[in-house]
Amino acid sequence: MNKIKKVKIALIFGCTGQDGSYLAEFLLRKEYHVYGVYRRSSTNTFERLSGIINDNNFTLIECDITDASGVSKIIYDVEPDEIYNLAAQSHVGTSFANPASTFQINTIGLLNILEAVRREKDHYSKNDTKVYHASTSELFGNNYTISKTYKPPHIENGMRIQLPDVKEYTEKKHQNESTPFNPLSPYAVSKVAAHNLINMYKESYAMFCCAGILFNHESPRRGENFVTRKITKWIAEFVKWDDLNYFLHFNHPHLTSGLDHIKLPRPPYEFDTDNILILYGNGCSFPKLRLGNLDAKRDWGYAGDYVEAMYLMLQRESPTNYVISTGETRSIREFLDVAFACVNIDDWRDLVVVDPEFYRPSEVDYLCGDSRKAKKELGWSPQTGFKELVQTMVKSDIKLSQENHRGL
Ligand code: NAP
Ligand code: F7E
Repeated sequence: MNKIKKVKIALIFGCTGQDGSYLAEFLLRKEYHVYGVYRRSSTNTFERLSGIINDNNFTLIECDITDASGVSKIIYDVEPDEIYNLAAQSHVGTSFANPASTFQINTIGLLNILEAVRREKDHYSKNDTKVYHASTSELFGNNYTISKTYKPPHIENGMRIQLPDVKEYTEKKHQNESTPFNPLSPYAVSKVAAHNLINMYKESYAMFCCAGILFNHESPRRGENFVTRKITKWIAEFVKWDDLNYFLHFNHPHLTSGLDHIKLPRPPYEFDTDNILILYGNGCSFPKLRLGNLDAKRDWGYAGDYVEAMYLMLQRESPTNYVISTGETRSIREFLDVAFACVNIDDWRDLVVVDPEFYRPSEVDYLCGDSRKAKKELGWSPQTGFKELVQTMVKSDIKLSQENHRGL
């Protein structure tokens, strides 16, 4: 007898965002029916969903997560097996300017979901809805844990060189599931409160809810005001401008493909007196890339890898929180090195201006995650290296800017 396979239902809050779009694609490949929640906007916010928007197993529903009755109705109507709460005001810098709305969306929004699920469980004995919530490495602020890895004793020609009672070790500063929280922005405070709600609902009401403590993750779909995408987008626009000038004013026979532009022999750039414009020597100018703190260090992974970890957390028998990260950390300067190298620029210092406008009232200086627990218990590990991630983002932005240029 053929058994009818029940189609699993996932409900994603924040499906129009970077992670929401990758997660929706991932779950559709796993044969879920995916309901994606979006909020009304006067402009089109479905760009990241272009690959799945016409999929029969994908349904869009309008709702603002701060509207408790709307959230409750959706959960009642859809009867999801799994809820993924990715909706957020996710920009740390913006949260200083808009602390109250950040709190409403990031904390009260989650509360609306948890309360709706709890009521379903109490009133209709529906107790199988699992909830994933997007926590963040920003919870840690500037806290870290030092882990010691003992070096094995050195054996040479059968002789043990190291004294038995003197253990040599290397130290690594990182954040794991036991590192205390120390939120340093309205965003981080709102996320700590949400994280505590997840733990509280799990303990108090025996609900299946858990949080992934994800470190920074990027992609060509990253919002344009996060530092990685801001850099890669600027590079793409600069390359387009630079090539066009070379073509128009120095009689180069054809436009280059972007990635090979600087290989051409060209006159050196000049700069204006305020040193904020790059000049081409013929009156044409381009604004420099304006950034804030270049010394902060982040553990950057690829968003496409990280959504799998969200799914895996909801497939476990019991709800548990996990750190998701690459275990490597790099400064903004190192990101700039790799990104500019993609277009053959070895020294970017003349092209970038440090602008205090982008400093934050308090800064998280160092993030480096330890996701060994996720590797052991979920079988999850990142697949995409730092250099590959940066190159993918630069290439994607160059392709986009070239298409725009041709009016495609
Ligand atoms: P994102 O691109 O900014 O996406 C956020 C999503 O939330 C968007 O779909 C946005 O809709 C939606 N949203 C915002 N306010 C809403 C509201 N009031 N009602 C309904 N939806 C609302 O963020 P992301 O990078 O994908 O991150 C996903 C989640 O992970 C967020 O919770 C973020 O805080 C967290 N996180 C991200 C990272 C990271 O490095 N990316 C790391 C750790 C944690 P619109 O499209 O209309 O704006
Ligand atoms: O900043 C510095 C900035 O805005 C990274 C969010 O997804 O990850 C993200 O938060 C660093 C900071 O990401 C500029 O000061 C310098 O030190 O790209 P970001 P973020 O603040 O780390 C965490 C894990 C999340 O949860 C968040 O949702 O770069 N920086 N110059 C700059 N940052 C920006 N945005 N713009 C600059 O011009």
